[in-house]
Amino acid sequence: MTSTPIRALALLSLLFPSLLYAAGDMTAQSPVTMTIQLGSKDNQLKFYPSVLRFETGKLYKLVIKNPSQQKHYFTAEAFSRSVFTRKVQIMSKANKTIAEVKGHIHEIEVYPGGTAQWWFVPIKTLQSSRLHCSIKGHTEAGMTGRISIK
Ligand SMILES: [Cu+2]
Repeated sequence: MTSTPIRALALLSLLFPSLLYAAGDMTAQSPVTMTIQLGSKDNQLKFYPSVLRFETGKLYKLVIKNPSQQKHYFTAEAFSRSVFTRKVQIMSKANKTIAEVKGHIHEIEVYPGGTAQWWFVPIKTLQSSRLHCSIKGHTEAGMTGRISIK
C-alpha cells in the first residue's frame, strides 16, 4: 500500500502539474503579467505606475509600453542584478512577437509607440531600489520610480 505522503504528492501533481514542473524550472511557470508605461500620450515624464513590487521565485512578464512621442529607458541597475531573465520579447504594432532576446538584460529602451516584454524570475530580495529613465533630463524631470522584491 502506498504511503500517505506519496499519495498526497501524486494527488497534488494531478491537481497542479505545473507546481511540480515549476519546482525544477522556475522559468516554466505561467507568468504573472504586470504592465508599466514609460511616459504618456501627452508626454508626461513619469512611469505609470512608479512603484513595482515583485516576489522571488515567481515568473513575471513585465509589459513595458511607451505611448509617448519620444524614446524612454527602463533603467534599474540593482533590479537587473536581482533577476534571472528568461527572455525579452519585442512586439510589433499588431502585438505579435518580432524578436526575442536571451541573456542578461541591463536596461531596456523603448521607442515611441513600442512595447517590450521582459520575462524574468526575481532571485533575491531588494528594498525600494531606483528605477529611472536615463535619457538626459528625464530623471531630473521626475521620470523615476521604485522597485522592491520581497
Ligand atoms: Cu524618458
